[in-house]
Amino acid sequence: MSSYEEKGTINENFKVLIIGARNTGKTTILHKFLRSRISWPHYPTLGFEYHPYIWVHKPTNQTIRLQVWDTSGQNKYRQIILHHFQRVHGALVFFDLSDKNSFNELDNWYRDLRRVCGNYCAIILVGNKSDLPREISIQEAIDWAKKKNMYYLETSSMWDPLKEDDRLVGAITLFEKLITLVMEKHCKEVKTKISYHPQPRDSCFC
Ligand SMILES: Nc1nc2c(ncn2[C@@H]2O[C@H](COP(=O)(O)OP(=O)(O)OP(=O)(O)O)[C@@H](O)[C@H]2O)c(=O)[nH]1
Ligand SMILES: [Mg+2]
Repeated sequence: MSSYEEKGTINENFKVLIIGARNTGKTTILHKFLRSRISWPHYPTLGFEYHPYIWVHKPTNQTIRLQVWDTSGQNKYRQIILHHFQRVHGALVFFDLSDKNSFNELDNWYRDLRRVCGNYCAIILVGNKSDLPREISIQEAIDWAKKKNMYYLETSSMWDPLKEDDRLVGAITLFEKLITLVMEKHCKEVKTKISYHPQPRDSCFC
């Protein structure tokens, strides 16, 4: 039992899912957020992996027990994965900004996610590998997100995890924003304590 649990100071308990095409950097960004070191060469995720994490959400100063599920982007796992996650509070849907195919796969991931979660889940579309030459423009990604009424952010595992520059965010800021959205959706009692609104300046919260 962690010291937080012993003291009974955990304020919220959220289940978070990370999905999207293979090789888009889901595991790499998650480990940046968890501040863990991963062994190299890197390996693809098989099925799904569970990462429990007790964490203080800075914008609200709430202590959160996160149950993060990192999943494989291989198509053969998609149905099995989503079948297991009907009551997730939040999801990060990844694509690789330097790989058009991963962007083209978004429709399938999104459709299946909505089918199992309905509107229960707060979702952010994440364009990763922003450090590489891009095949998808910011506008294309925003337009896609707008159609689905989703929030859009860009990241890179090369960046400082605390980076926050409008829609360009590091791994920790990305999770902070997702949990802020989850709280807005699920925690009426903490709603008023949220100290910043995640809506970026030029409306990429579509
Ligand atoms: N240049 C660059 N490479 C990245 C970035 N994030 C991840 N990578 C690389 O992309 C490759 C795939 O990363 P993973 O984190 O395994 O991707 P994944 O989405 O978890 O892949 P699956 O588990 O197979 O679905 C690795 O070689 C990473 O080093 C990034 O932001 N920039
Ligand atoms: Mg992975």
